[in-house]
Amino acid sequence: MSKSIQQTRAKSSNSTASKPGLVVANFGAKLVVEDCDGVLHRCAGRRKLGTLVCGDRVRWQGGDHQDCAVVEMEARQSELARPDKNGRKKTIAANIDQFLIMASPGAEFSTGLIDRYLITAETLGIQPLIIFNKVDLLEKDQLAEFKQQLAPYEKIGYPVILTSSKTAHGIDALMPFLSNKTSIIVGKSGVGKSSLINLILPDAEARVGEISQATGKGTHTTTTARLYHLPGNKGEVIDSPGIREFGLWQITPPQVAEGFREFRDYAEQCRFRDCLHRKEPGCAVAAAVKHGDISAQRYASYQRVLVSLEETRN
Ligand SMILES: Nc1nc2c(ncn2[C@@H]2O[C@H](COP(=O)(O)OP(=O)(O)O)[C@@H](O)[C@H]2O)c(=O)[nH]1
Ligand SMILES: [Mg+2]
Ligand SMILES: [Zn+2]
Repeated sequence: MSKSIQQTRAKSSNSTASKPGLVVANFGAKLVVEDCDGVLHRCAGRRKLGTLVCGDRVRWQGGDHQDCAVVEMEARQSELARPDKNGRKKTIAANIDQFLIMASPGAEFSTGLIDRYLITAETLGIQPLIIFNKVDLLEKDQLAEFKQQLAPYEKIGYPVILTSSKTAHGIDALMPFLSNKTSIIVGKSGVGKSSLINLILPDAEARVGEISQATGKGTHTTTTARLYHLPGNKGEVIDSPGIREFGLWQITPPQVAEGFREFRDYAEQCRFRDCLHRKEPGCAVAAAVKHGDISAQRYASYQRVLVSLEETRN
């Protein structure tokens, strides 16, 4: 790859005219913006534009003898945000159309976390895909056990792909899902997000170097979201920083219920219009759980999310 960071050069051009670009990383006040030719530029934001994030389509200007600055942001089609430790909104990425929810075996495995990501995806109207990585570590019977825990998701229409970033198992099945979309890969730290990106994007390592160079930071660790292109410009993948606790941002109990897509058809049959499917009489969702039509695992998870919302509110 001959793409390199644009140096500020003495060259005549209309540096004041704004040009289209794509934010591929953000390090606090500094942004890395990619131009139409794939060249990265270190840009400053403008306070009035607010925080710009990975996936933002912008117009920027500068270059020759001038610092680059983003001057405009296109309206976002979607926005992924979470609360920071003070409960304020922290936007992670924009204009995403697919959520790659990654989990892997081990003590950290939790279907509850998958459910939280799914609620977010449903609330934002973003298509989710579940990736269960590190299958190379599992014996046959262990794998069967995990498959059983993941089966309810396939039953309600979420694709589940078993992968290994080590052996490349499942990559052929995964690739068609990524084409022509902007996907963000989410999951606990250590599940293998960066390893997967390195496997499917041969240039990823080089690009991390380029981005670090563009920001003047020599770090190779994932401290901020970064956007990568699939070969042949057939889609983008954003690697997200390890989100330790995926707090649901400003979500209401009815939205949580909406986030469980298999509840919807039954919810229409509940006696009360505003039924939250807890202990209300005539609840069709609870009845469907009893009859085995809705997974008890998912229903229990739903109840836990409602409780956790109450706890954070009090
Ligand atoms: N055995 C095995 N190890 C993996 C696999 N994917 C990632 N790892 C290892 O898991 C650790 C964390 O991976 P990393 O990609 O940094 O995870 P991230 O925090 O989600 O980006 C590293 O030591 C990887 O080598 C896999 O499919 N199989
Ligand atoms: Mg990583
Ligand atoms: Zn109900």
